[in-house]
Amino acid sequence: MTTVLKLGGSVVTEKASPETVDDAALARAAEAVADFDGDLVLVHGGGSFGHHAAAERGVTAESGTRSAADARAIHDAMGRLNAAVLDALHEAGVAALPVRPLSLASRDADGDLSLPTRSVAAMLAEGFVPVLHGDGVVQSGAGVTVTSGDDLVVALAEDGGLDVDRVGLCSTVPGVLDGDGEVIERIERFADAADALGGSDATDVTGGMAAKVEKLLALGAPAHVFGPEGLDAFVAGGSPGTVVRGE
Ligand code: IP8
Repeated sequence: MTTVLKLGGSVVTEKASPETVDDAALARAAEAVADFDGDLVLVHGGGSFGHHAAAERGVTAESGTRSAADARAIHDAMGRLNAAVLDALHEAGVAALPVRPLSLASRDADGDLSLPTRSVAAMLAEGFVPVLHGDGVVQSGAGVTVTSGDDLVVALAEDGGLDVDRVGLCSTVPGVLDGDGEVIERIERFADAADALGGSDATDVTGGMAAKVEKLLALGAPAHVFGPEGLDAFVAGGSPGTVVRGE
């Protein structure tokens, strides 16, 4: 059994200032992760690294680039963040290793993501913690488009070989919020949350909460959406924030 945990880019970076790590928040997250017992795959988002680099070059999930220099700039920005995340994890005693999607994944013309996971499985079997991240990924007919860490989480969770039974998405909000700003405890159908999600917080190039919930409902494993204050509980096997579980 494997747990997949995504640390949102806004949790580990200061999203408003380009290429700025939130060192204190990242260190706290790394310490929480160090307490996890079992097979764990980590994914982190782009925050002020990938989103900034992609926006500067007009690259999104829908609109790709054929410039290798631009694709590389986005990938390199994510590499700098990935290195900072790995440093913090190592500091906390986590045996983390990078797995970089540009070199591994691809999308077909319809956008369907293919993510070979044998290296991830092999790392887990040897006691390592693979750390993937949102990245630029080659897409058939479109050059390089942005792939969100959320899509990687979904691909990992759907991969039969990894046997994923729990998914966690740690962002800066304490869960999926209803119209009054209260955390919705459980979502089993998109309709449960549709009103609240209608005005999606699409503040980044890969979409907001509505897109996230839709993808999570399709998974075979329960997904927990929570804020940084819920990380310890999730790592300990609890259910902080919102549980998204399709019927
Ligand atoms: O923050 C986006 O990943 P996300 C990655 O998980 C890039 O959506 C390169 C913008």
